[in-house]
Amino acid sequence: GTNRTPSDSTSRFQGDGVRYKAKLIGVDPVPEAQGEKMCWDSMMKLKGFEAAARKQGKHKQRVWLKVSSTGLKIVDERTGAVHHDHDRSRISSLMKDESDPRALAYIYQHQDTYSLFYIKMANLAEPVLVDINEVCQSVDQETPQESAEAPT
Ligand code: I3P
Repeated sequence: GTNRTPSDSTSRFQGDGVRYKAKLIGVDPVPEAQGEKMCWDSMMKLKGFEAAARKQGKHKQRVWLKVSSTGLKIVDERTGAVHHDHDRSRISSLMKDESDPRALAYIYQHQDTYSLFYIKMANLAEPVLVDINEVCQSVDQETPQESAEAPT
C-alpha cells in the first residue's frame, strides 16, 4: 500500500513474507462474508469431500501458504505456481477449526462473491492464525480515520 507504517520495513511479513507447508482441503462458495454456522457447515462439507476423495486414493494438493504484508498466497508446492493471491483487505473472516488443531479456514471476497478456503497445515494452525491476524489487522491500524464503525 501507499500508507505504510515504519514497522513494515522491518517486518518479517515484508516481501515474500513467511511461508508455511500446508495442504488445500478445499474451496467452497459461501453466501456471506462471515457467520460461524455457515463456516462450520462449509468446513464439514469440505471435510466430507476430502474423506470421499481419500477413499478413492486421491490426495490433497500440497501447497505453501505464504503470509505477507499484502495478504495470503497459496502456492503449489511442486510447481511454484501461485494458485490464489488474496489481498488482506478482502479477507473477511478467519476461523480456527475446533475439530482439528492443524486446520484453519478463511473467507475471501471477490467482487460480490465469497469463497471459503479450508487449509490443513503441516504443523499446528495456531501460530499461522496469529500471523494472519497480525497482517489483516494492520489494515485497520493504517487507516483509523476510515473506520467502518457506525457512531452509536
Ligand atoms: C493419510 C493420513 C495423513 C493425511 C493424508 C492421508 O492417510 O491421514 O494424516 O495427511 O492426506 O492420505 P494414511 O494414513 O492412510 O496414509 P494430512 O494429515 O496432512 O491431512 P492426503 O492424502 O490428502 O495428503
